[in-house]
Amino acid sequence: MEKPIIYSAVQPSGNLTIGNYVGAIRNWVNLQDSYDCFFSIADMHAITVRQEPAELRRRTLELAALYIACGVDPEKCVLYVQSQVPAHAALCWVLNTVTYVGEASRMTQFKDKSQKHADNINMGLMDYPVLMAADILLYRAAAVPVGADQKQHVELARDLAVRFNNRFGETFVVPEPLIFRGGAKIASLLEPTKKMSKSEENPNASVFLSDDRDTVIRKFKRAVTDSGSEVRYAEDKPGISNLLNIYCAFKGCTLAEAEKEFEGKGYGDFKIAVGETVADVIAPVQAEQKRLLSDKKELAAYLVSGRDRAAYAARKTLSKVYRKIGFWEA
Ligand code: ATP
Ligand code: LTN
Repeated sequence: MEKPIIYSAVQPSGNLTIGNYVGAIRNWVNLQDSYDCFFSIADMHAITVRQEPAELRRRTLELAALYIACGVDPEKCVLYVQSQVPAHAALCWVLNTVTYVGEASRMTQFKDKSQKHADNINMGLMDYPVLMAADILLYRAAAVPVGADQKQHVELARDLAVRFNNRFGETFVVPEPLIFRGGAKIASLLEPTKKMSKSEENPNASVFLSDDRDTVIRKFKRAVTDSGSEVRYAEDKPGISNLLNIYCAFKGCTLAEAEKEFEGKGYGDFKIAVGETVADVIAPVQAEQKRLLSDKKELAAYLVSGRDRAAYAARKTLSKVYRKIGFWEA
């Protein structure tokens, strides 16, 4: 029997944070046996904000290596670079004609990024969720594992799929967002009401998967905490609650277990424990990524095979779409 399909991606737009790891990539690993998975490196999304070309190319490979180092198996999953499959741009164009300017301009991420990059509010920035819908719908994905911040985009993909199906007849599978609890939203270490982000300017606000052990521990030591001294999860303690979330996500324990472990201990001890736990988990990932990047041939071979498998699946959907909308094809 055919397995349901999963699609997800990350942009090669900066160094990955532990938020990307627990909110996205790590969850993919647990899905790869029960689903047919497509995971891409969303370089076309990344250029909606300015990228340095050489850096973009380097980061694309680093991200591919990181997926594999985190446990994504390139033989089980289709792992590829988005721009290598032209069907994404082609379907995006078609979907643009069923997307209203009003709904695109209401997307929270568009509004945030327009503020952050006020000197470069380009068409691509606004079209970003439509391209993302094209990614998902091309592969007939039933579920899309993402962090909570991307839920609105997956909902737009659903709306577009339903709208297209109503207008042109059954074509797309309507996807569901798949949001994991716990790691769904890791916050900034310095402003715990904001999400931890890879494009944040202050490097001390985010813990990167590339940070060495000392840096990880130092960043956690400097993390903003709240008044009081109890290690307890509470709405009025966003700093400690965020650290507890991170601790549980990396240790694999529940909030109650973590609170119990740190009963009677101060913030200082707790922060060191969080740093050490995170550093222990990311060290082997870093070592495997380094190994993969030292022999680019192996990595390139995975990406070429992924591209071919992705292009085949995408072409099938695109042809169907072209037929439905009345494009001529030989
Ligand atoms: P940018 O800052 O460049 O917008 P980002 O750090 O938000 O990047 P994305 O490439 O937009 O990262 O996201 C990749 C995946 O990681 C998405 O599934 C997203 O939901 C998830 N993710 C990103 N940040 C977090 C976070 N702080 N907590 C949980 N999940 C996250
Ligand atoms: N916008 C996503 C990355 C992304 C994506 C996708 C996620 C691009 N295409 C398709 C899921 C499905 C982000 O995480 N910022």
